[in-house]
Amino acid sequence: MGSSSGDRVESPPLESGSVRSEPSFCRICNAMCGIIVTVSGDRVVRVRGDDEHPLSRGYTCPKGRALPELHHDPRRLNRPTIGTREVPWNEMLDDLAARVRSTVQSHGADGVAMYLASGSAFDSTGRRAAERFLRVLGSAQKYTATTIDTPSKPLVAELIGGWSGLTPVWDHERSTLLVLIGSNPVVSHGHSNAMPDPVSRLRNHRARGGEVWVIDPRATETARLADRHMAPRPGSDWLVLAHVVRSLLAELDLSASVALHERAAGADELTAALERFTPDVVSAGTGLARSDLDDLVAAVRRHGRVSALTGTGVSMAATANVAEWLLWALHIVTDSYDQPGGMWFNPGYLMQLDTRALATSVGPPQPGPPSRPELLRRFGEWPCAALISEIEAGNVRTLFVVGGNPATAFPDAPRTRAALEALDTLAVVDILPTETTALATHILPAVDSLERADVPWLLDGYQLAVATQFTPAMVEPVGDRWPVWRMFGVLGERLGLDVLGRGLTPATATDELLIRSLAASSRGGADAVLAARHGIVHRGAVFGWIRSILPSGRWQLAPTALVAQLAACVPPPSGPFLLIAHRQLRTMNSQLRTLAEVAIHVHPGALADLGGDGAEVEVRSAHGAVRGTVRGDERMPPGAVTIPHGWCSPNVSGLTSADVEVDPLTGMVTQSAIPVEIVTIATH
Ligand SMILES: Nc1nc2c(c(=O)[nH]1)N[C@H]1C(S)=C(S)[C@@H](COP(=O)(O)OP(=O)(O)OC[C@H]3O[C@@H](n4cnc5c(=O)[nH]c(N)nc54)[C@H](O)[C@@H]3O)O[C@H]1N2
Ligand SMILES: Nc1nc2c(c(=O)[nH]1)N[C@H]1C(S)=C(S)[C@@H](COP(=O)(O)OP(=O)(O)OC[C@H]3O[C@@H](n4cnc5c(=O)[nH]c(N)nc54)[C@H](O)[C@@H]3O)O[C@H]1N2
Ligand code: SF4
Ligand SMILES: [Mo]
Repeated sequence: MGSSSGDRVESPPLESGSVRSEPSFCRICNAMCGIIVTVSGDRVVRVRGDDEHPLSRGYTCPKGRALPELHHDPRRLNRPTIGTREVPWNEMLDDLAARVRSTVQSHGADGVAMYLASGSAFDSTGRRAAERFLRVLGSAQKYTATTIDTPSKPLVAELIGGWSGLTPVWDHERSTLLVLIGSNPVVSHGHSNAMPDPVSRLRNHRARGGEVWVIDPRATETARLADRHMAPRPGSDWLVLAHVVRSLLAELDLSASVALHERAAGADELTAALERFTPDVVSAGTGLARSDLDDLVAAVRRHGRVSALTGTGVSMAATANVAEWLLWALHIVTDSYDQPGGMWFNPGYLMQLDTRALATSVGPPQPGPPSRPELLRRFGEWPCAALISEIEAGNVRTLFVVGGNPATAFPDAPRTRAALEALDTLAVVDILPTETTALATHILPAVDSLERADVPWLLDGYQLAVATQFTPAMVEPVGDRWPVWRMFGVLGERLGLDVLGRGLTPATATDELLIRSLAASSRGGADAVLAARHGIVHRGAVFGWIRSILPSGRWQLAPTALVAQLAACVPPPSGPFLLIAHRQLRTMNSQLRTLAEVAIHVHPGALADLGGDGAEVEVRSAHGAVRGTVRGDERMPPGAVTIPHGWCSPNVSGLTSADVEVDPLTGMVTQSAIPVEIVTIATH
């Protein structure tokens, strides 16, 4: 990737009558593709890819191109609503302030909780204001989607590297061996590695002589582009990784391997922990042939370095922490971290982690909330699984949901629903009606991404380069929609709290002033960020900074807590079926469902026993049951079933539990590799 400086000349809007086309960036998923938005009067008429964007290079997916439909969706929330009554903002915020005050008086600040999720991840100013509101209110009841997505990544980063914010990024310019494990970037555009334009990116990688391996029980869209696809049994990735790391360690003379000991502590303990994973054990547990397993080891040897990425297929299984640990171990043993051709750590353009003193002293995690003290507090938040019992116990009386849909995203859907209904106040900030706004006492209509200015803030370290971009609002807000920063700024003011900080008040602040303050300490300063209308790449992969922050200068290869978890790991259970997670191209979790359909997917060979394609079936786990239409899907392996999440009928979260199979280290809910049975209800 050629580097370009921050002084790109901004191209003027292309005017033609009242029609104008302006650069912006899509804020639906981590890829944050550059887009050109065409507006005619107050109508957004078209969104297409921005050819000038250095990372997305003109690419968009159907979701990004559907932004005009999303913006003009007739169901959009336009007015603040209390119960079924539309009210002016003043009344909404007076009422909410009184309720917050009363909850704080009766239950303390911890009676007020907040769940921040996907719809706030790309709203840089709103996210910051909402989080600050909770903090200055003094409440510890913070929950985010991390603990129903991938807490194994920050956990392992913390235990091995000393800091939870370390995210390894694919060195896409130099890497030759890319291994994708439980991630389908052709559909998802990457998990913690943003991958805009995935198909040409993977093709280019191969055209340059690189290999792509995909490890996924499904024959995915990404697997179709790969050199090699391995389909282990769901939930057995940790065994595959154990085999590879064990084989590589066996070749090293550990006592003589000065280089490994210099970069990492714990190689002997790791070797001992992996001893029991003989090829026969691994082959039996994964269902993979020994020759396939050996081929993978040979590929790693052949390339010397490896770039391996995991996704939700790994992070949602009960064995997520152990698998992620062994993934880190694989990189460290092969000297692939912080090295060209392997993985690098993106310090971010805005965040500039390489210029700051990081909080590297970890200390013991804090206890969970009163109703679930065993669900530890890590990364400054409590696990979502504990929010349900906090509401049931009466500890949380007022809940703010900011850009989230817990009614579909949280485990044990019926129980979550009952808990949400039991709240005194459920204030939901969203752009559209959802299963969660249907339960809300207060609905706060937010501007959508086209109605607000933004910079990539929280996600800047997930990009393939040290890069940034800025967009102003493309159109004026419709109706009475407010920016989220103003909602929490004014609510704070009513309660005597300074939410916006930096000398700004709701009356003096604007999107741009707030973004300027976020960008002030970035690499090029605020002016360079605000000029980055088509996105800028400051530079490609950077190496070396990470070593200066490692505790005692070395990676910790064998953290005690993970060694103990591995010792207790057993191969995945065999049900009649294992339920696995997957995502759909045209939806984003529960968003954009009008563009897609839901079904229960099984291997076509399983249909005969289930009443045929289109039969009505019930999927039953140990925790619940959901019904829907079964479809044969060539991508599915025998013995597995998948239901996309984010739907209400069937709601796959009716099959998960907030109590059992919750990871003791992270509080993560088991959402994949779950034994289920399928029963036919009606055939057609
Ligand atoms: N189009 C679209 N893009 C999205 C989203 C969306 O809903 N739609 N959601 C966004 C969000 S919130 C996230 S977190 C990311 C997730 O990004 P990814 O993690 O890339 O998500 P998926 O595309 O579901 O890919 C997960 C893959 O894991 C496989 N899998 C399931 N079980 C196992 C297993 O036990 N082992 C292995 N090796 N594989 C397994 C599934 O078959 C699936 O192909 O995507 C984001 N991008
Ligand atoms: N069983 C099961 N459970 C799962 C998963 C699974 O695969 N299986 N996946 C998990 C994962 S990876 C995740 S990330 C979570 C997702 O959990 P959530 O983030 O809670 O779910 P979403 O459906 O993404 O909800 C996002 C909401 O934000 C709103 N929104 C969109 N744009 C904006 C905006 O600009 N401003 C505001 N304020 N709101 C906006 C949308 O309308 C939508 O209601 O679910 C998790 N839960
Ligand atoms: S991949 Fe699609 S949804 Fe994601 S940022 Fe790009 S256009 Fe938007
Ligand atoms: Mo996610």
